[in-house]
Amino acid sequence: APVSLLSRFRGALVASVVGDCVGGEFEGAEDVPLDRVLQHLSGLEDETRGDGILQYSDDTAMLRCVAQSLLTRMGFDEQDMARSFAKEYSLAPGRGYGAGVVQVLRKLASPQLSDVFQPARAQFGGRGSFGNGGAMRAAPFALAFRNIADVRRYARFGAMLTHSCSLGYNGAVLQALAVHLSMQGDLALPQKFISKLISEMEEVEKDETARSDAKVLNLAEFPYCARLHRVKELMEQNSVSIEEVISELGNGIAALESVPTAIFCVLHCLEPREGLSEHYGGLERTIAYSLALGGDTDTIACMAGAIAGAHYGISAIPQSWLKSCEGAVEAEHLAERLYKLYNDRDNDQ
Ligand code: R7I
Ligand code: MG
Ligand code: MG
Repeated sequence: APVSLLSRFRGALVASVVGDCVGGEFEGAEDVPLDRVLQHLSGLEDETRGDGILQYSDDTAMLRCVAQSLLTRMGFDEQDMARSFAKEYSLAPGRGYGAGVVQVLRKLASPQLSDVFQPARAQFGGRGSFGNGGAMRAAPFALAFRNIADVRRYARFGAMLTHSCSLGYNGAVLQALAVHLSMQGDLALPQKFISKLISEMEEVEKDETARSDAKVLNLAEFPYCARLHRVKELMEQNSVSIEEVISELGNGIAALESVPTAIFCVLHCLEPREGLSEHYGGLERTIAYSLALGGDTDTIACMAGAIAGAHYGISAIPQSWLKSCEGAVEAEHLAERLYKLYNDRDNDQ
């Protein structure tokens, strides 16, 4: 049956939260045997286990702020979003935030601050962070704006509140674009999906700042495009090992080493894969595979979850998984409200 747009909205945000919650178990682990991943996930089906729910981390905390702010302001308002991040951090500082970003979040709490983009610009010697903290929370931008140019523009500004390095905010743009295309049903043609992302990112990375950041950081020109080309190559291979994925795409905390990886996880798991449970559907495979890469598992699963959830819809997420994850039900409500905003926008035009 075709997946409705509402189901895609709900799927995107709920699977993102689920990815974060189930991925927390393996964050920072170097070697995660698939057996351990499958064991962890099958543990969620056991309703008698009574070890409570899996808590979400900074990924979901900030994604909720983005969604909430887009809803209350009916669009992007940098002051409101910045305040929302700062408030969330002050209320729950122990969610596992990145080591650098907490300084930005503290500064954003100051009522005297006039330029909310300034604290992010002061990070890492003035270049700004290239961490994946902007990308991990980018999915709601694809749900709040219809137009791809708006998705691109606001995902960028939203990330720049904490990540002013182009590698940081362009990772957020790529993540939001992937969710946007997935929502349109573009994953039905995987080759076309990746080609579209490459041509979008060619435009994005033409930018002067992106070019000079790549140079300063000793990266290839058009670094995201280069990674996406590797994704394409891996897709064309008959078999791909976990080691190859890690060495070609990365599994780290930098946006460049995790956003293309998350996209690969989704594409790779469109089909059944050896070692992944046969009774799994595509969304379950995507989450399981993301965890098996190790490294920044909560964030890679959160981003892959958002893209996959937008493709498969809410019904692809096992009830037991949803029930095990803190914040999944709230994410579903946020998605429903964003869906309404999205449709109201249509009526305005
Ligand atoms: O990007 P950010 O919000 O962190 C997100 C990650 C996710 O995995 C979450 O699940 C959570 O665990 O953290 O936070 P930042 O502090 O901006 O960036 C994360 C880390 O990337 C930093 O603490 C640095 O170790 C590294 N990093 C950099 N290192 C050197 N130079 C980011 N930018 C730079 C840089 O410019
Ligand atoms: Mg986290
Ligand atoms: Mg993480």
